[in-house]
Amino acid sequence: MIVTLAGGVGAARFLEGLVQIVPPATITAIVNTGDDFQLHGLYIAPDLDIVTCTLAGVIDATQGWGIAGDTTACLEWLGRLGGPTWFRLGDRDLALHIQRTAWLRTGVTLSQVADRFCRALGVTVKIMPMSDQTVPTHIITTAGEFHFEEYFVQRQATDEVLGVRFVGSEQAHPASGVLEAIAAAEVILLAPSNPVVSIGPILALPGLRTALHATSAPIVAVSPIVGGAPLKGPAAPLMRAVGWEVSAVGVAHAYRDFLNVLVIDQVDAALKPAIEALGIGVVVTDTIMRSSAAKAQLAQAALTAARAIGSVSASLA
Ligand code: FO1
Repeated sequence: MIVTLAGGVGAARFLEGLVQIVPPATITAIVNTGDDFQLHGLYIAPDLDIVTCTLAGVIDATQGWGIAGDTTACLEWLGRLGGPTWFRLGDRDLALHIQRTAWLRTGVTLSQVADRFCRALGVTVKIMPMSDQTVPTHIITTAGEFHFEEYFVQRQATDEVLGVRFVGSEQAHPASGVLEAIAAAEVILLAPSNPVVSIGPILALPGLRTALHATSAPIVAVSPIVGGAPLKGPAAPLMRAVGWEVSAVGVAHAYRDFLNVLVIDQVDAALKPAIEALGIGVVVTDTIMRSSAAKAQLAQAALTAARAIGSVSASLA
């Protein structure tokens, strides 16, 4: 079993590479739910939907989120009636949130909803929410505290960030099966997701880091920071706000208590010694996923690095 810690768009694209090189049914994706929030009286789960719909082949590949070819008739009418339209939910996208909300109201868990959506959409990768409790990510700014999606989408990430808060994380616990998947994993891969608000909420769950320290599986991460910046999204101001250098070295520091290898982009090759000085191995490759082949190549580089460690530790055993 290959376990991947995943956020949204970058992680979904990485998983599109991974499913090309290993059987999808051997992959478990533990997905961030810190972006989840209520809107239109619906439970919106952006990262779960991005990963599920990408692997189902129905994602809007240009945006990285939403359903390909979707329409916005409902959103237009919601606006006409005085509802919020800042979060661009298409008509088909809304069906996911309507059905999820209906099931959650009957006591079905987020994990069970994820399973049902995967079966309905033909996704054989095991997609697990990091927790079945709500653990919303809040961004603390000079203008006040906002849910991540309000900060990032509604307010266009224009506020000065002072800090980040995973609300209720201390009282939450990983979804059933998450810690077991980490303990039983052959390999653990951290996808190129925002280290603060995509991977961070997963790591903050009680028992999660302990499980990463205890597992015998090699742990490899792909840096989402290339040339001192993320490819997209608000990782830079968020990393600065939590005191991490906005670089592959900053990512290595963030994961150094459990990470074996960091995969970095060729433009960051000069950072290899600084990362190795942290006791973390480095693989330098092309990490920009411009094509399907590039996604597979990146996934292969991460998997090869993990298995190289795995075989070494097996031979040392
Ligand atoms: N991101 C935006 O920047 N603008 C949007 O209007 C938007 C709508 C949206 C709808 C469904 C969905 O699953 C994701 C959506 N996203 C949108 C992406 C989302 O804000 C973030 O990219 C993820 O939460 C971060 O991984």
